[in-house]
Formats: sequence, structure tokens, C-alpha cells
Amino acid sequence: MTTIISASPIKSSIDDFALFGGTPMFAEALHVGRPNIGNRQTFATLVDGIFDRRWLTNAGQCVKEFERRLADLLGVKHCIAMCNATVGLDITVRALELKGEVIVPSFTFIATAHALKWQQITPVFCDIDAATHNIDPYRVEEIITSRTTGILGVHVWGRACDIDALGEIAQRYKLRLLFDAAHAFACSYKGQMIGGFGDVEVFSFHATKFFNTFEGGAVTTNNDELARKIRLMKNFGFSGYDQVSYLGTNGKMSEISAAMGLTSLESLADFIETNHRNYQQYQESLNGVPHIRLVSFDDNEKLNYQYVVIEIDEQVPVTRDQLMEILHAENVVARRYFYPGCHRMEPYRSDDPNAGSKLPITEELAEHVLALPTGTAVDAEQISAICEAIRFIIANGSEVNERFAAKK
Ligand code: T4K
Repeated sequence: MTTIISASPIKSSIDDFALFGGTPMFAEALHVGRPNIGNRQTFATLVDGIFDRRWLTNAGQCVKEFERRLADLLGVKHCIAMCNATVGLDITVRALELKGEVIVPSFTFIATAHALKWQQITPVFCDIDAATHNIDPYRVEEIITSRTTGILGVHVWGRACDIDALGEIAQRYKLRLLFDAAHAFACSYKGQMIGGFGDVEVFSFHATKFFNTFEGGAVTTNNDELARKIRLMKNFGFSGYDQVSYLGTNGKMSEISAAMGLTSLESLADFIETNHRNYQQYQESLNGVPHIRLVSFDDNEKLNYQYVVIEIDEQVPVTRDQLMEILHAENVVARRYFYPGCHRMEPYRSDDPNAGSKLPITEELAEHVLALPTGTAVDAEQISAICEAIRFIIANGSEVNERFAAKK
């Protein structure tokens, strides 16, 4: 007879969990990326203006205002709004004239690697730092070859890469340095807002980001020439009514997205405050739960706290995937970002089936991380229930594991 360690007022036995026959904790799904919605009246007024002006896209008033406000906020000379971050990365990679190989982490959303491959560039995957989850500058230097033209860092979870170290390496090897800042809107590095580092930085304002424009993104840079080029390239390369100067594409942000962006900007401080409060609650509630580490941040920096990520260590009998399965059955749609790592997805897996042997920390981490629901759609009571459930599952890890074995 095994002893059940009860830690939850909601779940007092393993049978109470939905996966094992109980009732789900939540009637509706709690998501990691539930969009934050700002003031609906502000948005409606902006949309009225768009209709009145009959100007729906192509550098309209809302887009111009949005770009100006972002540049001010980030303290950067140029901000170019985009239809999404992936196209922003595609255009940036072209504008920088990258070719051959570019060094990039595998522990990122697949779009980062695709932006390179889409341009016939080989993403050379670099391992990460176990503590920060960001690209490891020491490993970067080891994989530079004569074909390397750039380094593409990702500010994972909104924590800035080791920008100084990467900048020093880029300078020494005469490489371009760009950042996928999809997670890092409104975050800082050594007190300076992310947006002006490297040659270029690219933000995502996808619906699932804490600050959204439905779909959208922005490219920011202090380089005048590069900004001019990127601005033209996102509009097919047009430099006049009948004149095209570059191979371009359609990367434009629409007015409706910019209106959402201006609406989201009005609530930016509230969104961050909510994320921070949620993060602190997760921190307190998971404190002391063995085998679980909440990814932590440097509170001296500006942070958006949009991702609440736990790492589950090897010592616990219940695996990350089992924990996720139990939570999903409870209607807690926790996500294992960025499993299994870009190098294990196509076309990269076929390109280099053995890439994993060079990425031990990425491989390890991808098996142990879990992102939990946060944002304005999640309340304190729900977070408390999620944490209690996690505490219970971990405390009864061996029994939970046995139940999984019995289910097979
Ligand atoms: N670089 C990095 C490092 C990134 O993380 C991303 C995007 C990019 C580049 C590319 O940026 P964009 O080109 O997208 O601007 C989601 C997002 O789709 C993706 O934008 C994001 N990263 C990634 C981390 O997460 P999925 O495949 O997990 O999306 P999905 O549809 O499963 O949505 C996530 C959760 O959010 C679900 O549980 C459902 C919920 N959800 C989603 C949407 C769209 C809602 O509740 N409402 C919604 O409107 O990729």
C-alpha cells in the first residue's frame, strides 16, 4: 500500500485527476498564449478613424504612429512595423546580405531557423547556456568557419543574450550580429532597452505574445542605410511609384494591426504588472517543490515576464511529459517550448541527423521544460490550483508513474 501525500484541497488522490478518472479542474482550457486584450473602446475609435480615412494599409497613419511610439519607447532610431516577425527576419537576413552559414541556437521557435534556410543559408546550431537558456558565446566561437557570415541570437523568454560577448566575437570575426527579440519586447540589457543592439533586432507581436497586434512584428535598428533598405524591401522594393530598387516582398503591417498595437501600448504597463504578479505567485507557490526550478530573471533589468517556465529535473519519477499529460487533462494547456529543438525538426533533422551530439544542453533542456499559463486571462485562484496540482503530482511521483505504467 503506497502512501498518498496530499498537497491539494482540490485533488486529494491520484484518482481525482482527470487523466485517471476524475473531473478536470477547469471547465475551459487555460492556455499559455491567451491574448491580452486592451481597451476595446480605444481600439473601436482607432478602427473608426481607419474607416473614415479609407486607408487600410501601406504606411497608414496608425502604422506611422505605432512605429514612432515604439522607436521612442525602445530608444532606437528606426522602427519598421512588419506583418509578423518571421517575415521580419526573412527581410532582415536578406538586407544584411547574409549567406553561407549563420550561427543560431536550436533552442528557439522554428521560425528563427526557417528564416535562414528560406534564404538558402545553413543555420549552424549552437548549444545554449544551461542557466540562461540563451546561445552560449563560448560555443559560438568553436563553430565559426570560413563560411560563417553572421550570428543570430535569440533573447529566449525575454532574457537578453550575452550581448557584449556576442558583439565582441562578431567584431573580431567580422560577422553580422542580429537578434530575434520575439520574446523580449519591453525588456532591457544592462539597463538599455532591447531594440538597438547588434545590427538589427526583430520583435514579434503575434496574438500569443503578451503585447499583440493580432499578427505583427517590428524590425529595429540604429543603422540608417539598413533601415532604408528594410523599409523598401518590406514593400516589394519600391522606391518610387514606378521604381524598384531591391528584391522585396510584402512584409507590411496593416492599419488594423497597428490600431491593435496602439491599443496594446496603452495597456503595456498593466500587462507587464499582471505577468509579474502571476510570475511572483508561481514563484511563491512552487517554492520548496522538489525537482522543480522556475526559470528566474535578473530583477535589475526591465522584464515582461510573459513566459512562466519550469524545469523538471531527472531525479523525480514523474517525467515532464507525464506531468504535461496530466495538466492537459485538467484543461491546463502547458506547452513544452521548444521541444524537440529545431535540429530535430525537418528539414534540419535530415540535413544533419547527428546534430544532437553537438547540442547536449539543448537536448537535455528540451526534455525538461514546461511553459505554464499566464497573462490577463489567468487569475490568482487558477494559478494557485495549477501549483497545488503540480505539487501533488511531484510529491506522489512514484505512484503517478506506476499509474502510467498500468494504463499502458
Ligand atoms: N522567434 C521566436 C523566438 C518566436 O517565439 C516566434 C513566435 C517567432 C520568432 C515568430 O514570430 P511570428 O512570425 O509568429 O510573429 C506560438 C505562436 O504562434 C508563435 O508566434 C510563437 N513564437 C510561439 C512561441 O508560440 P504555437 O504553435 O505554440 O501556437 P498555438 O496556435 O499553439 O498557440 C499557442 C497557445 O495560445 C495555444 O494554447 C492556444 C492559444 N491561443 C492562440 C491564439 C493564436 C489563444 O488562446 N488565442 C489565439 O488567438 O506557436
